[in-house]
Amino acid sequence: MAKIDWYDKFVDLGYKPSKDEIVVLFYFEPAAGMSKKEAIGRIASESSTGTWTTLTKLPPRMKKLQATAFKIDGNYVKIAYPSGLWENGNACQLLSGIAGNIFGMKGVKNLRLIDATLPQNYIKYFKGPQYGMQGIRKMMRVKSRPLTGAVVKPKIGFTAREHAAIGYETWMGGFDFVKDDENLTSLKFNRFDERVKIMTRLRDKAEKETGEAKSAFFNITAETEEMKRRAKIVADYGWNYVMIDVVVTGTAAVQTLRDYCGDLGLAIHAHRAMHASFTRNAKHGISMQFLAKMMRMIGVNQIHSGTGVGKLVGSKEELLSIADTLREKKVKPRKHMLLEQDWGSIKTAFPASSGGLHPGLVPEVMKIYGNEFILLVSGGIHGHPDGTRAGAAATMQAIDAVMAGETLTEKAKKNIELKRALGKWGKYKPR
Ligand code: CAP
Ligand code: MG
Repeated sequence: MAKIDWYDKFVDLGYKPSKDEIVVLFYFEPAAGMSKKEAIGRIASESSTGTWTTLTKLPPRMKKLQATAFKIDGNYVKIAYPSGLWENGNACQLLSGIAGNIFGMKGVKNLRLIDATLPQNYIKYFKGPQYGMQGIRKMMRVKSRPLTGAVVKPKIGFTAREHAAIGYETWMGGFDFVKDDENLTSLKFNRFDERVKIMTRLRDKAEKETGEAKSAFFNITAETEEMKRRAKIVADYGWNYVMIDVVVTGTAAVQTLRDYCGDLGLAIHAHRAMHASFTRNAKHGISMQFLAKMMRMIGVNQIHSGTGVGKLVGSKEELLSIADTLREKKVKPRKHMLLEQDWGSIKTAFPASSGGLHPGLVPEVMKIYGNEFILLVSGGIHGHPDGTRAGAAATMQAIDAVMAGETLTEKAKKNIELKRALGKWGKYKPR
C-alpha cells in the first residue's frame, strides 16, 4: 500500500539548527496510541510546510523550508524553523505558523508553546519599545524606585469628572500614573475625549503642586482607526502614554499603533486582559513569557506580568521568566521555561505588576521584581480607610521602607498612612 503520510520527514534527532533559524520549545502530550515521534512530526509539519498526506510532486525548495523537530526531553520538544518560512516584520504570520493550527490537532492531547529564540535576522524587522526602561525613567524623572500607578476603581461607572478627581488624589498621594481599566474605553457616561481633557487640567495642577512628573495610561482600545484617533487626542493634550488591551486587539493592531504612537512620541502600556484563556493551563496554550516576548519585539513599553501574591494566578517562576524576557539584553535559558534570547538593539520593557495588591504586599512583590518594574496598586489605595491619597502615600512609604531596608512595622511607627493601611489589610492575600 502507498504511504499515506510523511510526518516522519519532519523529525531528525541529529539535526543542528543554524543561527538564522527560529527555535521553538513546546511541551506536548501525544494523543492515545500515538508515539512521541509521530506527535512531534505532526507539530513540525503542520506549523511549517506539511499536510496530512504525502503529495505527488514537490519542488526541491520545499525541503529547505521544512521545520525539523530535533530534540526531545521528556514531554518537551525543540523544533527549528528555517528563516525562509517567515515574512519580515509580520508578527501575525509568525503566530499563524508556530501558534496556529497545531493547538487543535487530534494527534496531540496537549500542546503548549513555551518560548522561541528569535534570531537577529528576524527581530531586526521590528521596532521594539520606543523608549526602554531608562527612557521611561527619564521621562518620569524617577531614578531608582519602582514606578507607581493606580487604576481608578471601580473599573467602570464613574463620569469623566469623577474619574479625574480620583486620578488627582492618586497623583497627590505620590503616584506617577493614573490608569484606565481594561474595560473602560469611551462610554456614554464617560467619553474618552472628555476624560482626557479633564485629566489634563488636573495633571497640570498636580504637577504644579508636587513638582513631580505625572502621567496616565489612557485606554484607547477600540477598532484600529479609532485607536489612532484616540492616540492623537492624547498626544494633542500633551500626554506621553496610551494603554492598549493587546490580546483582544491583536498583534496587527499593536504593530500599527506602535508605528503611529512612535510618531506621536507616545509610550504604550500593554494590558493583557484575556491572556489567561490561553496562558493559564500549564499543559496547553501559549506561555505568558512568549506573549511578553512578542509584545517587546513589536514595541510596547510595559506589559502586565503578575504579582505572585495578589488576586490573579501566576507563579514566581513564571514572573521571573516574564521579567527576564522584558528586561534583559541577553536572556539566559531556564530549564523548560525560557530559551536564550539576544535582543540586539531592541530596547527593554518594564513588567507591570498588578492585581490585588496593597501596601502590606509591597515587600513581597519587590522581593520578586527588585526596583525595575511598574507597581500598580488600585483597590489597595482607594480602599484605604482614609481614602485614595492616603492609600497612595502608604504605598510610597512601603516602597521607601523596602529601599531603606526597614520593615513595614518600623516604618509605620512614623507614618500614619502606612499604619492605617496595615491595620486594614496586614499581609492579606486576596483571591
Ligand atoms: C487591577 C486590575 C488589573 C489586573 C489585571 C484589575 O486592580 O485593574 O486589570 O491587575 O491582571 O481589574 O484587577 P486591583 P494582570 O489592583 O484593584 O486588583 O495584571 O494580572 O494582567
Ligand atoms: Mg483591570
